[in-house]
Amino acid sequence: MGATMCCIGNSSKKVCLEEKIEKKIAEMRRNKLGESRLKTMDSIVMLFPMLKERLKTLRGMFEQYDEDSNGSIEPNELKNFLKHLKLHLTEQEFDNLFQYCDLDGSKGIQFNEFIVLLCLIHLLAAPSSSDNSSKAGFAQVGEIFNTIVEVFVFFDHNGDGKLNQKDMIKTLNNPRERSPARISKHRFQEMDWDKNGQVTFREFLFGFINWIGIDAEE
Ligand SMILES: [Ca+2]
Ligand SMILES: [Ca+2]
Ligand SMILES: [Ca+2]
Repeated sequence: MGATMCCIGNSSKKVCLEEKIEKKIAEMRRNKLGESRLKTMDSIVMLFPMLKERLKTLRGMFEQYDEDSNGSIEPNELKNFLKHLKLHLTEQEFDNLFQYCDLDGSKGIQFNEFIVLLCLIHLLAAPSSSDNSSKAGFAQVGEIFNTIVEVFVFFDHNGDGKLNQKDMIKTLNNPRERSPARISKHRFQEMDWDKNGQVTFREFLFGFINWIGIDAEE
């Protein structure tokens, strides 16, 4: 399973993880095309309270693996977590994963980054149907992440796996929307961490978590 986490022997691994995620999302998009319940921004905003509640239940899991209770999961603590999930990564894959999820570069995974981590594991290393005992809790989480992918796909008009500012503003300012969530430009810029004019899934996820009101300290 670990081998699916990253390309082997590729030094530009961050790009590589990103590509794998894009591929996976494209696949999910194909499988569910036309079935999405999410037609408007309003229908998405209505999901926020539910998503927030569900994501908050992950706090317990986070605290369990933050063994020294310093508010973040350091590499040695992450290793125990992956061991528990029976995910076997090479040192290189492990480093890639850690760096990918440590968005603020603090050398520790705070709670909001932990959610990104779980989503990544869900997307790239979905547990097989056998051997479920340690992953039972994970299946419930999976449903939440599938919903978040659905939201991403909703914004991703041309289906290239990235959001650009024009698409996002168009979506958020659609005159059919009654929602007060017409914030668009600011919201987009907030999500676009590296300010390159595009929002990748990782950036989206991290911004989205903030948007629905989960933060690292809460
Ligand atoms: Ca810690
Ligand atoms: Ca961090
Ligand atoms: Ca970006």
